[in-house]
Parts: sequence; C-alpha cells; structure tokens
Amino acid sequence: MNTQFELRKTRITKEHEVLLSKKNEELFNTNGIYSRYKNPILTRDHVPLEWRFDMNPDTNSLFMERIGFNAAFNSGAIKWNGKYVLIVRTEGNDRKSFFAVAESPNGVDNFRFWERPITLPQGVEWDTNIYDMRLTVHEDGWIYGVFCAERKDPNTPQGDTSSATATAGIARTKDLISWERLPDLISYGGQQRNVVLFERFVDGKYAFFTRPQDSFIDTGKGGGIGWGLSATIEHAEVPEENIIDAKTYHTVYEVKNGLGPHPIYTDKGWLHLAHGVRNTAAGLRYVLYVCLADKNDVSKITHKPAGHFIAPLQSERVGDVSNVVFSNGWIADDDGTVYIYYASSDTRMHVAKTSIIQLLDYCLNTPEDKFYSHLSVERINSLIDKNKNL
Ligand code: M1P
Repeated sequence: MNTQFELRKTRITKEHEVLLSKKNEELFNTNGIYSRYKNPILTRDHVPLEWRFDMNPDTNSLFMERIGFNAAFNSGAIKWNGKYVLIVRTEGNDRKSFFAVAESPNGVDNFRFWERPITLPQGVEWDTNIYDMRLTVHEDGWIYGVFCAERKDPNTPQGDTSSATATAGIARTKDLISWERLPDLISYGGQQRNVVLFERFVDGKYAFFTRPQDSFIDTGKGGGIGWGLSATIEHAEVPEENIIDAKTYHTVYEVKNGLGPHPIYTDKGWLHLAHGVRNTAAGLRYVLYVCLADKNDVSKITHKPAGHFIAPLQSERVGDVSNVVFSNGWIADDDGTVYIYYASSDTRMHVAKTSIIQLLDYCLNTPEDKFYSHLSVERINSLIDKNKNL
C-alpha cells in the first residue's frame, strides 16, 4: 500500500541513515597545525526521527514533522566508554535549546544521538533556555556540566521583552543519563557565560574559570577570562574573581574573551582553547585561539600566540549567527591526538584534528601579539632574515 505516510517515511528514514553513516574525510591544511574535516559532524538533520515525527499513520497520515529542530551546535565533549561523546546544544524551532548526547565510534563521523535528550532537573527558578555545557571530570569523583542558564530579566521596563540574565548553571552526573542539579554559581562581577570548572581542587576549593560581563549583551567592564575559588560545589560561590586574561584593544579578543572547554594537561603546561570576539561593520566575529598556561598554575598564561587559531571559513561563515566559530569541547586521546569540536555560526558542529605535539609547538613557537603594525612587520622581517641565513 503506497500511502503518503509510507512513501514519505521510507524515503526520510533512508536519507536519514545515509546522512548518519556518511564517512568523513580529513582535509589537508597548509598551516600544519590542525586539519579540518570535509563534512559537519552534526546538524539539525541528525536529530532522531522519533523526536520529530509521529510514527502512527492514524494520527499522522501525511507523515509530517510535528516537532522541528533548528540547530545542533556548541557541544561539550568527553571520551566515555571508548566512545567520543558530545553533549550537544540542540535547538528546536521554538528557539529553546537543551542538551542531548551524541556519540561516535571514531570521533570524526557516524555521530548518533542517544535515545532521549537529557532531562535536566529545574531549581527554584526555572531556566528559560540552557546552552553551551562544559564537562569536567573532577577529582571529587563526579562529572560536572557547567552551562549557561538564561532567564528573563525581572528588572526591565515594561515593553522590554528581550532583556535576559545569564548565570552559570551546574549539574553533575556519573553516567551522563541522570543529572543532579545544583544551585547556580553565585558571583559578583555581573552576568556569567562561558564558565568552566577546573578538574582539581585549588587550596582545597573548587576553582572556576569565569567570564563576567555587565549585562546579557554588553560586556561593559567585564568580558575577559576570570578565575575564582568556591568553598563548596553544593552552594558554589566565588566571592572574588580575578581577570587572568583580559579583553584587549585591537586583538581578536577585543570585545569578548571567554574560555572554551576544560584545559588539557601536558608535560609543558595546560593547553587552553578559548574564543575571542571583535566587532566589525558586519557585526561580531567569533574566532578560536589557543594558549598555554603554567604546569603548576592553570590560571597563569605563559605563551599566547598572536591572533586566531581557527576562524570561520567558507560555508562555516554562514548560519543563524553568521561569522562565528565557537568551541566548548575537545578530546585528547591517549596517543596524543586531539579532536577539537567546534560549531560554526550557531548552526552545526564540525571537528578538527590536531595533536598535543602540534599544539605545544604552536604555542611555544608562534610569535605573540605585539599590538602594533610596525612590530608585526618587524616580526615578519626577522623570519625572512632567519630564512636567508640558512
Ligand atoms: O552567538 C555567538 C555566541 O554568543 C554567546 O557567546 P558569548 O557569551 O561569548 O558572546 C553564546 O550565546 C554562544 O552560545 C553563541 O555561540
């Protein structure tokens, strides 16, 4: 019986499987620092059909989509039971995002969502929207997810239907399925996004990288990477925040500067991946940068290559919020391979492959920003001279 229901269901199911099982391809990169992959690893089209369609022909004879999805992006990452696992910011057509787990056997393709999205318990004050989870395997034995919890700002004039507040939500789990919700982080530097919990105790306390800013959109005095300690995690509070990496005039992190995923430990120090934002006539431009912190003090940056590490390229430049790359997840394998999971333009997920060796070489040997054009020229000339003397 070739009903509309059956024809459409068969075709959509087949096309979905073709998409999910599509092999990815590593692309050559002249810079030698990392390689991109040809295909995005997750898009809204990867969302399971059971989340989108009523599969009953009696109640959906035309096999129409009942719940639409808009994007799959900004994902936390963890190696879990031998699989490459992402906690994906999944966004519905209703604009609400939530977290859903997707896993791949090899880190570069065949990502498939688990059966259900994460049911995150609500605190006293419900979240309107949640996004950008950073995962931390803490030495206290829990896996923490720290994310942005967004709510309508109660202190806005009548008629202002957009102003919001952003705070750092905290949840913990042992299996990535059931999550315990803890109270949001209390801090005193304004609003918070891009907060990351450090995996170790520091002076017996929980340590957070923060990104304070004056309001939801405007960074004001804030907008740099901060660092603060909390006596407990059950009622996390950082009485003091010190900016360890400030936003800086005429750099790629001029307007905003926020940490990406949890740093990676190496024998030369802690590798940080962060995003910097600058303003342009075409709007904000988000890029990723990498730097190295002291082996014994993750909050002390010792090497900071000038400029961006990954910037939006070609089709990555276009999406719901164009000209953005953003990362809150990377995975370092035992063999030293590093998979960087990044989203483009708040729309889809990609992977780039590099290694600890490449990242350290990059951090230790790439010149730092000297903040003036003529000093950039000086730097180029010294490389030319070095090459001349070979
Ligand atoms: O739209 C770009 C990004 O904007 C915010 O990041 P930040 O707080 O650094 O400006 C977040 O909403 C992020 O999810 C988004 O990708």
